[in-house]
Amino acid sequence: MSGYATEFMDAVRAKNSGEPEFLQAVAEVVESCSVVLDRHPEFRDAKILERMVEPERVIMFRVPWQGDDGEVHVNRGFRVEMNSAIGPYKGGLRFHPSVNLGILKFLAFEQVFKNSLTTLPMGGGKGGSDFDPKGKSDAEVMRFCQSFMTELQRHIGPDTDVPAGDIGVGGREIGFMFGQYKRLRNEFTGVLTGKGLDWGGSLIRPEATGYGCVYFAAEMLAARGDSFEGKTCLVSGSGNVAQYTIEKILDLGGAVVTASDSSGFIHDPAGIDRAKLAYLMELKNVKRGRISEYADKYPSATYTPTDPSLDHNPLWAVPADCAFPSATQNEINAVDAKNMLANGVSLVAEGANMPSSPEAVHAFVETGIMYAPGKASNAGGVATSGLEMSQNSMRLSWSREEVDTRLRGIMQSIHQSCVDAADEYGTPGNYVNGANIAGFMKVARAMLAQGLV
Ligand code: NDP
Ligand code: 2IT
Repeated sequence: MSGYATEFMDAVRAKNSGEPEFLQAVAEVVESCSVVLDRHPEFRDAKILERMVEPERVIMFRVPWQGDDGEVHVNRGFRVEMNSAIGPYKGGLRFHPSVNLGILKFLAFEQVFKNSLTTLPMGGGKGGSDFDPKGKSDAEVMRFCQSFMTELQRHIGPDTDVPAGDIGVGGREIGFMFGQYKRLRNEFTGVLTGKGLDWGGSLIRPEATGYGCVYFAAEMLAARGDSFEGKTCLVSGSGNVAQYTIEKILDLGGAVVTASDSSGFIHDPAGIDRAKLAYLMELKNVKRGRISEYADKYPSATYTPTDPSLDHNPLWAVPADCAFPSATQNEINAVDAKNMLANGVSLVAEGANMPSSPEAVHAFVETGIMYAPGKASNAGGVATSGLEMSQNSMRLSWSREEVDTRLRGIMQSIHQSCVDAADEYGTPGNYVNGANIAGFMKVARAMLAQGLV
């Protein structure tokens, strides 16, 4: 790191000491972009990076709700409005007990660069709550969502801030929140994305993050004259991103042998075929069951429960060609990365946000494998949210083919931007630097043009 970068990180660390994930996300960007700041003293003089790490606004609020048994519960709600230089704040809402301000700041910070890469006019934000939807009835989830939106509604709007889903927030939760927003504001607008198809949602939005991630991986393979045909793939998670990642890998001729949830993972050497994927989707989306049930249903699969005493996750030691981490942040540590590289993995495309620890990222980059950071490879979700916003503004809806073609084009363009930026700044093939630099440049130019705000 340059002297400037070290000093900068010291200052950020001093101000945000209880936020390890945020510091991790910032350090990676600073490491990639210090060469840009050397070439562009105007960015340094205008303190662009110093401004980027300070959210434009953070909203934090109480969310009281009542359980089916009458008990009163209190959760904490957040919205981090990080940067609006290139468009209204845009980014998901996460409902998970681990949610805190630092995690949402890391996600909102990543979102700024990701949204910039999509080519669409969207700023960056993220929000959510430490509410745990697991084991709650539909009525409880509805009451929580209504209480959450009762406060959030005064801070968002179709031209101000447009939330969407993330971990623990899918079609059901978006529906309950949209209903409450509409009721309180008396407006039917595109204030949320990921809406149902009958009420303003876009075709392909549910599929978009997973499909986009596989499209990005296909671009990396094509750049080396290769394809998915015959490739064995590891997928972690079994939620929205994991499910459609598996579907698109199958479409392109690959095989998927793993899936997981926070309780454990399944290894199915025979491959998760379309019938098994349909079962997994029903299990996770309708029954809201656990991945262990997959191994009960299919004897070809083994189930391994999560063992917190291990220094690694055995899922990442399964021999394979490609890996698609699609669960959560820091799910791949240094030991996992070593295991992956030793067992044949030569492509990693992140569906999750920041699933690889800094040590794992360095191992992938140093080895020179095809490694795509989440802010590039998982941008298809928010890109298609951008397409949903466009359709809402025009009050029309595009066909499945139209949206899928645009999504594929956007992923190709992100891939090209990463390659070009990495080349231009002297680290060809480094998608981490490519994504950070390409994402940074557009936002930095916009901030410079808009003066000291
Ligand atoms: P879902 O809630 O649909 O699924 C999350 C999956 O990850 C579940 O299988 C869940 O298991 C598992 N998981 C969550 N937290 C943990 C944890 N702490 N340890 C182990 N496993 C965990 O979420 P999504 O599929 O939407 O999101 C997955 C990742 O993709 C996240 O990092 C998200 O930020 C990212 N992402 C999502 C986008 C979207 O459009 N939805 C867009 C871009 C990125 P369990 O059921 O046991 O909790
Ligand atoms: O991390 C992400 O990009 C998302 N959760 C999707 C955000 C969005 O606005 O669609």
